Amino acid sequence: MKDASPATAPETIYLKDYTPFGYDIESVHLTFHLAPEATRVLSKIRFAPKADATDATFFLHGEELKLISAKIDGQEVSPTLVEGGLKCDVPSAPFTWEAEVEINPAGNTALEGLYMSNGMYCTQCEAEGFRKITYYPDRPDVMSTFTVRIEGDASVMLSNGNPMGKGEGWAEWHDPWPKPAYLFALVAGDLVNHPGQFTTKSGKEVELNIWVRPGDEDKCAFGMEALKKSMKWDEDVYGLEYDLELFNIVAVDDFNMGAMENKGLNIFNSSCVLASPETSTDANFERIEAIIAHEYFHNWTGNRITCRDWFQLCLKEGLTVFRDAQFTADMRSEPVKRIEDVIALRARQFPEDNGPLAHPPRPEQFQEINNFYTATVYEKGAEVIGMLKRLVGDDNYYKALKLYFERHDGQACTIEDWLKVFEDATGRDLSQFKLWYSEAGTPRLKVSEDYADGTYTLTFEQSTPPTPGQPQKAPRVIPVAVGLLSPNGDEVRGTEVLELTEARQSFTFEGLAAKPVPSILREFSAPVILERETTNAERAFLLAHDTDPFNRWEAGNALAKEVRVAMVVDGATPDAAYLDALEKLVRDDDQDPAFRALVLSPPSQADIAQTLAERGHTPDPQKIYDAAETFAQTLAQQLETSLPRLYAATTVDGPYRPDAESAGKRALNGRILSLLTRLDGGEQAARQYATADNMTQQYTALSCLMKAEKADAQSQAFFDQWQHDRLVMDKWFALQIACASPENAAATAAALTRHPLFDMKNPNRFRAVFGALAGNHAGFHHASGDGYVLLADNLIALDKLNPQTTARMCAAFQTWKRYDTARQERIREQLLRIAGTDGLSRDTNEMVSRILDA
Ligand code: 0A1
Ligand code: ZN
Repeated sequence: MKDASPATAPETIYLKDYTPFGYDIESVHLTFHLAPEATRVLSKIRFAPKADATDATFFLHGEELKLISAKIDGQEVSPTLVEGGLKCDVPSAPFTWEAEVEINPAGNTALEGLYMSNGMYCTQCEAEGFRKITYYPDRPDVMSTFTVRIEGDASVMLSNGNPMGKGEGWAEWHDPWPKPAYLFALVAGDLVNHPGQFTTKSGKEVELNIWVRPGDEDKCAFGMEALKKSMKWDEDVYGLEYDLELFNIVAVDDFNMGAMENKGLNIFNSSCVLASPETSTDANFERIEAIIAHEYFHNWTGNRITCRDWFQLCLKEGLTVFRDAQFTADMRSEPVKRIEDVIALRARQFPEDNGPLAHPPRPEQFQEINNFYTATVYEKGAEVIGMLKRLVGDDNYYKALKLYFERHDGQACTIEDWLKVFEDATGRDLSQFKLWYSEAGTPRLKVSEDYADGTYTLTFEQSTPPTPGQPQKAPRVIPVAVGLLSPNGDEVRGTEVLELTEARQSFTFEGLAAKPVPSILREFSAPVILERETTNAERAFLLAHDTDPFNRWEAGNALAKEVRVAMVVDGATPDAAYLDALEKLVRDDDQDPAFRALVLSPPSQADIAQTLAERGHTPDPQKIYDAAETFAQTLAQQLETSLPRLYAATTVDGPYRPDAESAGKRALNGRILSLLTRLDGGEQAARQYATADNMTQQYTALSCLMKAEKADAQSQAFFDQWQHDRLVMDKWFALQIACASPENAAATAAALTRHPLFDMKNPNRFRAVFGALAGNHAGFHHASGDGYVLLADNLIALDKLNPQTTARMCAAFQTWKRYDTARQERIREQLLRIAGTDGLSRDTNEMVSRILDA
C-alpha cells in the first residue's frame, strides 16, 4: 500500500548557508522563437568549473519548463530533473551547455518570467523569474555577458545592452556588461517610441526611448525629461555616467511592482511612467519622476554592483531609494520630500517593524524572497544610509561611495563589503552601527530634561521591543539632531548631532540664560519613536518657531494626533488652541503652500490607531473615524468666513504645469476645498469639477464630492469620459472605496468587483480596489467584518493566478492584534480560511503563517 505523502513543508533558506556556485559562466547565448503558448528558448552557456569550488554539484534552477533537449559539448545528455531544477554530470574542464525548453507566456498569469500583457511579450526576472525562462544558475552572484536573438512577428523586439542587428522577423542584442540573470529582459510587441537623446559628461551620445502601446505616445514627454534629469544628476552628484549606447524604457499594463531596472531595458508598470496633465495627478507626476530616477540609478547601485545573494537586497534597494530621495529633494523641495517620506515610513514601515512581519533590513531567512521586497528593506534600508551619512558627514560619505564604486565595480557584494568601505574611508568602527542591518524593530527613545544654573541636560534612554525571533536587543548607534530655542522663539543652539551609543546617555548644554525648548530629532535624523512628556503649548510653540521645517511639521503633526487621541479616549472637544494655530498657518502667505497643505492634512486614521495601540489603548476604528469627522467639521466652521476667499486666493490658474511649486499650491487649494465642501454642500467642488482642465483638480473635486455623497452625476460623467483609459479607471475604482463611509466601504468594493471593468488578472486594478479597501481604515475594520471576508475571498481567488500580488496584499491583516477581541477573532477566522486553502502558493502561505504567528 502506498503511504499518503505528507504535504512538503516549505523550505526555509538561511543566510548562514550561503555557498558560492561551483562554476563561472563565460558567456550566455539565448535564442527565443516566440509563440504565445509555446515559445522555444535555446540556451548555449559556456561554463568553467572553479578551481576552489567547495561544492561542485551542477544544479541549474528551472520551473515550469518543458525540457526538449540538453547537450554538453554537442553531445546529447539526460539530466536528472529534480525539485526546482535539474542536475547533470558534467566535465571537470570548461564545457558548453545547450538546452532547448518550451514555455507558455500566454498562460503565465503570475507575471514572473516571460509573460504576455495585451499581446505584448515581456519579462520580469527579479528575483527568481529567470528560472521560468530556461535552466540556469538563477542567483545574483553568477554574472555573465548575454547575447540574445529574438525571432517572432512583432515589429519591435528588444533585449538588454546594445543592438547587434535586426531584420524581418528577428533582432539580436548584446550586453557587454556581465550581469546576473535577474537583470535579463526581453520585450516584443507592436510598440511605438518616444525618442530622446543624452550626451554624457565624457561626450558619449546615448539614444533614449520610451516604448508604449500606440495611443500612449502623448504621455511620454514628462518621463523622458525625468530620465534626462536623472542621468545628469547622477553625473553631477555621484560622478556616475551611463555605460551603453542605448537606454530603453517600456511601459506594460500588467506588472506586479512599480518598475524594474533590467540592464539597458527598464520595464515599467504603465502607472509609473505614463503621464499627461489630463490623466495624471500632481502626486502621479512626482512619483513617476522618482521611479524613473530610481530605476536609472540602479544602473550603478544594483547593476554594476549587485548583491551576492537575496539577503543583501537592501544593499541595492536601500541605497537606490536613498539616492532617489536625494534627487527628488534636489529637484523639488527638501523639507517637503522629507516630510512625505516620514509620513510614508510611519504608514508602511512602522506597522511592519512593530508587528508579526517584522524583519531586519537584511533578513537572515526566508521561504519566498518576493515577500521581502518590503518597506523595511527599501525605506528603512534608505534611512540606515541617511544615518550613516549623518554620522560620517557629507564629505566622508561621498569619499566612501567613490571607494565603493572603485573597489566593487563588476562584483556581487554584501552589507559587510558596504560597511567596510565606510570603515576604510573614514577610519570609523561600524560594528555597533551594523545592528541596524541585523536587528528588526523600531527603537523607542525616551527623552527627559533638566535645567539648572544655565546648564541644560537631555537624557535619552533607548530600548527596542522584541520582534519575531529576536527577543533581546542591544543598544544601537542613533544620531539625534538637536537644536535649542529660547522661550522667546530664537534659536540659541543650532543643529548638533548627538551620537547615542548606550542604553542611557546624557548630553549637556552650558551657558543658557533660560530653560530652552528643545527641538529633537530634526529632519527625522533616525527612524525611531520619540517618547517625551511635553505639552500642547510647547508643540504649538515649535510649530510656530522651530527653524527646522521638518520639526515644525512634526510639532503640528504631534498636536494633531494628541487632539484626536484626546477626542477618542476622553471624549474631548477639538482643542481650541490647535484650531487657532491651524487658522493662523492657513492664512500665513509667507509660508510655503506645500508645507501648509501638509500641516493641514490630518494624520491618517491608521496612524491614530497605531498611536493609541502604542499607548496601551485598544483602538476603535469607528470612534477614530468620528473624531476625524468632528475635527474637520469644527475646523471648517472655524474658518467659515474666510474659506471662500482662501479658496480663491490659492486657486492656480493658467495652463497646468506639474512643477513642485504649482503642485504645492494645488495641494493647499485642495485642502481648502475639502473643508469648504463640508459647509457649502459641494457647490464649489461641483464648479471646480465642471471647469477643471487637469486631472489634479478634477480628481480633487470628485473626491470632495464623493466624500460628501454628492457625486452621483460627476462619478458617472467621470466614468463616461475616461472609461477607455486604464490608469484613470484605476483612480475611479479606488476613489469610490476610499471615500465610502465605514458602513458602505465593503459593499462598495464588492459591487466594484462585479463591474465589467474589474479584472482580477491586472494587479493595478486589483490593488485599486483592495488597496483602497484596506486603506479605508474604519471601512475595512467595520464591526460587521464584511471587509475581512471580502478581502479573504478575493485573495484566495487571486492566489491561483498571481501568488506574488496576493501575498503582498495579505499585509492588510498585519496589524490585527491591535484591535479588540471580536475583530481579532474575525480576522483570525479569515487568515485560517486562507491558510487552509488547497494548493495555496508558497508566497501566500508564508505571509499568512507569519501573520498568524503574532
Ligand atoms: N528592483 C525593482 C523592484 C522589483 C522587484 C521585484 C519585481 O518582481 C518580483 C519587480 C520589481 C525596483 O526596486 O524598482
Ligand atoms: Zn529598486
